[in-house]
Amino acid sequence: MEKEVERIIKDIKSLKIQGARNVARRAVEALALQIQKSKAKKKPELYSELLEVADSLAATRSTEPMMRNAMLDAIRFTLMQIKSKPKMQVSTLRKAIVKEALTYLDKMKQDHETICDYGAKLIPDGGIVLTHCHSSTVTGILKRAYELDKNFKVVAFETRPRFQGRITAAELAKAGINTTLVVDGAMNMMMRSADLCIVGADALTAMGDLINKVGTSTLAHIARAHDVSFYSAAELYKYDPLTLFGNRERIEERDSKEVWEKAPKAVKVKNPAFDATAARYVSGYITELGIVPPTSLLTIARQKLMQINDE
Ligand code: RUB
Repeated sequence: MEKEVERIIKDIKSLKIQGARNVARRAVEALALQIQKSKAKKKPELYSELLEVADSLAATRSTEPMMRNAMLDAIRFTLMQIKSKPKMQVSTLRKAIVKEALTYLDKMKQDHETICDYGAKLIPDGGIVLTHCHSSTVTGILKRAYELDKNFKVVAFETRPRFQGRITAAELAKAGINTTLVVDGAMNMMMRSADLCIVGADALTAMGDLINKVGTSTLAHIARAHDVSFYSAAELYKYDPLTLFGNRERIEERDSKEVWEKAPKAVKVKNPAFDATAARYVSGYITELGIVPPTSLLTIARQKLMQINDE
């Protein structure tokens, strides 16, 4: 495997590259790089190489369907090319795979822009917005709202144990947005003056449930108790199609040392990276095809998947 690809794999595992979109984007870039540099002389050899790199990337984090969907699409695309164009040279196939990866990255960018436009409209002028962890989709929406001259404050929760809330706070403050960082335990207290909650998503299920950074469901439950709207901003590519057939989203369990490095042996430490928020706590999903209630998520996600398969 290419050294750069190995480095990306390491960086995704260590959270140097974090957030579903960034993970998916860098995984697609890594796959394209491996194929571009491939020395495979025959198509089956190139295909095996692609499978190996897609497998290694998909295994880096277990709760990332967006990355998995992208890897599966690359595999599907390659198989279709091999089957439908038997005379195609291996060098042409290599170029076609790289081109397809670039097209995917372009589409990701377009979807992100659309979500930022839709989401920015929801940000209340003069209001207080609560967010958790670091979602590039959420920060994109908030920055877009700020560009539209909306005047609002953001409260970002710290997000133990890896403190992704600090990334959010630093990024928003740098953009000029009035931002306060607060410990996770103060969610209920901060909700008293909140107007809206908005978080990202790692996975969306067929039932309309949301999988996102651990603590998200706590925020959603508290929002409900205070009658505050709770939105998740997500590209539809985060939908996990297998959840339609009863598969449950696997929740990544990370090293307990991230929580307490030298914990006494008698203390058990758990470190789940994500949690599930039931659909009934989500006011709506801000997607590239519109802002929809969780009950419509399945229909709209399938519409998106059909669009992709038709292209
Ligand atoms: C990040 C996280 C983010 C989603 C969405 O967790 O939970 O809310 O990934 O991010 P981690 P984006 O830091 O463990 O990767 O909107 O950028 O896809």
